[in-house]
Amino acid sequence: MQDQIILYNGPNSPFGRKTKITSLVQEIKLEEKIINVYEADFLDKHNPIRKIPTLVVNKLAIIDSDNICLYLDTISKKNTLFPKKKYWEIMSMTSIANGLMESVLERRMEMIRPDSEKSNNFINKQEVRITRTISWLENNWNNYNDSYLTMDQIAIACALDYTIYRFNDKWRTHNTKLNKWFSNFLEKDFMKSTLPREK
Ligand SMILES: N[C@@H](CCC(=O)N[C@@H](CS)C(=O)NCC(=O)O)C(=O)O
Repeated sequence: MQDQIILYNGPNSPFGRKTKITSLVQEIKLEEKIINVYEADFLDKHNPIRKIPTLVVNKLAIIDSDNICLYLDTISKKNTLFPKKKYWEIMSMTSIANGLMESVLERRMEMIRPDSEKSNNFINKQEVRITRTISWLENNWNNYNDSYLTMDQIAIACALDYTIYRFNDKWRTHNTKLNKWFSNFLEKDFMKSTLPREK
């Protein structure tokens, strides 16, 4: 019997976007359910952290976007997004992209708090981290290989696009190599079909 795979996702989660793109690229059929994670009590029985993305395979819950992407990659017959030769580089760069997503998300959550609860210090710390991380990627990451798709490329593109969506696109003028690669990467079908949307 075929596995039933359900991806609980949000309308604009960059972590969720990574997993959805992985399912598209690796041609894994799954049912995507777009939920409002802040009202998703039912998710607790699968994932007590109550975060999206969460993948449920029959009765097995796979938690955290990196584990989900690895799982989808493992059950696919397509070329791996995690080639052994560059495995640790890919994992570390993906973690840096995850950190960028996290900072943009944390900043956004702080911005929408009532003024009396908002910390400008915290917002500033996230903005400094966002700028520093993108400029680090400009200077240190150069996996612009268009002939072999890897997970770090997907994660970095999702993180940069989320930065534009929730913060701004100023990074594009100062980080020219990254921006050139990113502009081309955005043209891929899997990027176009997974654009963040409002709830
Ligand atoms: N490390 C997790 C992070 C996922 C995450 O932060 N998801 C956010 C949405 S983008 C979430 O579910 N937040 C709900 C909450 O914080 O209550 C992953 O990579 O999957």
